Amino acid sequence: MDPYAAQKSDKFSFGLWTVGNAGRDPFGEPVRAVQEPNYLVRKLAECGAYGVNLHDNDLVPFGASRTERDRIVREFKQTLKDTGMVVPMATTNLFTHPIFKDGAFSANDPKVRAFALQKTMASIDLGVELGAKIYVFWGGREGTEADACRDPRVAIQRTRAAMDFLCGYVKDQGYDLKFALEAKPNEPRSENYFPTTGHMLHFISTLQHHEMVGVNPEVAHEVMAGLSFVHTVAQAMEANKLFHIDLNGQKIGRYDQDLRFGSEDIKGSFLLVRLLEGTCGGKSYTGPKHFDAHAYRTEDESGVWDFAKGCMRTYKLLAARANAFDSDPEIKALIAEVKDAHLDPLLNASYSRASAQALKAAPIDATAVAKRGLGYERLDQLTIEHIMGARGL
Ligand code: GLT
Ligand code: MN
Ligand code: MN
Repeated sequence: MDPYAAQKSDKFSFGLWTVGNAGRDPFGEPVRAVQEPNYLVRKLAECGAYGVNLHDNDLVPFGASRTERDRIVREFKQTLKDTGMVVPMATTNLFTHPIFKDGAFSANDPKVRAFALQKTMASIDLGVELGAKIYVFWGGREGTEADACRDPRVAIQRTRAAMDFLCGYVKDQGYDLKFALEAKPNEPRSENYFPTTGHMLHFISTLQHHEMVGVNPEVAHEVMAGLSFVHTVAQAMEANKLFHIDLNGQKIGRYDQDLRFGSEDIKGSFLLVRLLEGTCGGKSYTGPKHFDAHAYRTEDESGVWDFAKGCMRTYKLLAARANAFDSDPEIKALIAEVKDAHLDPLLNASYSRASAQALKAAPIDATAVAKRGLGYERLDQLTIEHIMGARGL
C-alpha cells in the first residue's frame, strides 16, 4: 500500500469552494464547469479526504425557500452518510452579496449588520445540522478603502458585539460549536480590520465567551503580510487557540494565491508540518487539516483532483520527513538545550530580591560566550538534506 495515500484517519478536509473553484479571477471568466456539491463530496471521499467544509451558500443558494433548503440538506446528508464523510467546519458567506460591499458586522448601516447576524444564525443552524463542530469567521469585506468612513475603534467594537451575540446564540441553542476567527491583511478590501492572527488572538481575549473562540490561521494570509506562518501557528498553539487551520501555498507580497499546499516555501511547509505533528516535541495539533486552496486556472477537472491529492500527499511526505528529522541523533545533538549547572537555577527562580541579587552577581564572560559557534549552518543543511530525502528515510 502507498504509505503517502490519504486515509480518513489523517483528517484532511477541503471546502466545497476549493475543489469547486471554477477558475474565475478578476480578469477572466471561469475555465471549468461548476460541479454539484454531492458530486464533489463523492470525489473527495475517493481521494481519501475525511471532511468537507462549506459556506451556507456553497450548498443552499442565496434566497432559497425553506422547502428547497430542506430538500438540498436532506440529499447532502444522505451523501455524507453514503461516503462516510463529515462536515467538520462550516462558515457564512458574508462577502458575495452586494449588501456586504462595505462589510457585514462592521458596516455603518444597521440594516447590513442586522442582516449579517440573521444570515449567520441561519448558517450556524445549517452547520450544526450537518454536524459541524467548528464555525469559521473570515471577515472578507470587513475593511475600508476610504478609511475616514468610520472610526476603526468602532469597527472593532461592532465586531466584538457581533461575536458576543453569536456566542450567546450558540450557548442558548445548546450547540456544541466553537468559533475560529480567520485573519487576512487585505483583499478584497484595501485594508482589512484584524489583519493578522496575532491581532485576532488579542481581540479574542476581550470577548465575553473567549473560551469558545480560537483562530483559523491561513498560510497565504500571513505570508501575504510577510510573516512567518510557523511562528503564527506556534503562538496560537501555545495559547491553546489553534481551533482550525487553512493550509495552502503563497509567495510573499502577492494577492491571495491559495496555491496547492507545499508548492511554495518547502522548508516553511516542512517546519509547519513538524510543528503540527509534534515531532519536535510539545502538543500536536489534532484538529482537521483543511486545504483552503484551489487548482491552477490552467487545469481541467482532472487537474483539480491532481491538486487535491497533491495537497494531502505532500503533507504526508513532509510528516514522514519531520519524523525522520526529529529521530536523527545528529539533529538531536545540534538542537539539544544548552545546560548550565550554575545559571539554570538562577534563571528558573521566580522573582525575589534575593534571586535578583544572585543573578546580578553571577559572573558571565560575554566575550567568551559570544565566541562560541552555534552550528546552525550544519543544522540548516541537514534540514535541507532531510527534506530532499538525502538523509533519514
Ligand atoms: C474565501 C477565503 C478563505 C476563507 C473562506 C471562509 S472563504 O475563499 O479566501 O480564506 O477561509 O470564509
Ligand atoms: Mn481561508
Ligand atoms: Mn486565502
